[in-house]
Amino acid sequence: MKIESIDLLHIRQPLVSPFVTSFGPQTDKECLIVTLHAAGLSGWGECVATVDPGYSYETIETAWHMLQDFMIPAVMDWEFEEPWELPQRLHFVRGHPLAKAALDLAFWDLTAQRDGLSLAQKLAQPYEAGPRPRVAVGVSVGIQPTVEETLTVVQQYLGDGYRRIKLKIKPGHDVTLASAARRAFPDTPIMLDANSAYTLADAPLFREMDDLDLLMLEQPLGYEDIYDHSLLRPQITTPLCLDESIHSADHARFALAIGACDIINIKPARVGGWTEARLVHDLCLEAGVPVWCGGMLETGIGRAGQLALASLPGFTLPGDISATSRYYDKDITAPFTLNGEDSTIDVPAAPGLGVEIDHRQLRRVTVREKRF
Ligand code: OSB
Ligand code: MG
Repeated sequence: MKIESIDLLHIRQPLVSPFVTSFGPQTDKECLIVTLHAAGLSGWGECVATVDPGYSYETIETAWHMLQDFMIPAVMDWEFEEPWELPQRLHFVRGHPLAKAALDLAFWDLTAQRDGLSLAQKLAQPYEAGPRPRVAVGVSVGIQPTVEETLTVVQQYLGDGYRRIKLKIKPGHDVTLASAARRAFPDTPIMLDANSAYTLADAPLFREMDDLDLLMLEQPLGYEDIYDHSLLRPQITTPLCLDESIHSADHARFALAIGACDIINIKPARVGGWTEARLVHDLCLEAGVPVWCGGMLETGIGRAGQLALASLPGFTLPGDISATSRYYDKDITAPFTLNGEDSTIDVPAAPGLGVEIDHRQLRRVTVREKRF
């Protein structure tokens, strides 16, 4: 196959409610959408970098720059057969996994369509078992002004049918919140995500949470750390999960080798795309380490990619993949809905990402565009 042209779009659409983490609030979803055109097909990808460098050093502007000036020129007119050839092609760019992942998803979508396979089927080809038709999902609850408001929001999500709740925490908004949530919802799987807001000196605070029977504690320490996490882990009984500090399959290997975590949150964007995400998955499957698919408030494009990834055999914990209505009143694809009886979402079965793009809505939310 050969890429004939590429569209790069910067879009902005409102979130139904602000999403607040330990690094700040987000009221709108802004991201880049990449479309590859080849052989009469269009492959779509989403770059989940945000306006601010809060979760990652990458921003929408750095991603636009990397895509426009380095990555898009490197794939234009390139003869390729399979999406797993892309990481080598982009190897000359150090870092910038979120920008790489946008192109990566579009290559997977394009080649899966060419092969007449759903993305889930194409990703699952190396495994004996085919992809799961539906995947278990939970909901990630941003920091609310008070504990009471948090419990009200959780109650609403439980009412919608979500069975696993993730609460964002930050210093001063942690043990009391987690204890109150456990008391209010004694049987609900609850996990916490600190987004790197603590240090090893906070170990006693995490020990106080030992008896809350939490599903896991996600990324309490430094966003590039694995060593201090390996020191914290034996001091607490709550399973420890890494998000921010796993940037590649090698990072995952290092983390497992030093005992830095019990669980890994695989965000395909954070590791540079679906090819690398599958390598992290394989490594964890081999090591018996459970994984789940993280989220970045994706549009329907990224969400379809998350669902396909989470349908692989090693994804044994519910993902941060919620229904469209949890994020947007109107999205750029047809909405994804929650199966309320078992807290799952169906994995698209049509070729490629298997989503229907709402082109009118996409026009409406586009704030900048360039054709290559
Ligand atoms: O740490 O998992 C995170 C959103 C933005 C940045 C970081 C994170 C998140 C989430 C949202 O938790 C999960 C979702 O997409 O629903
Ligand atoms: Mg996280």
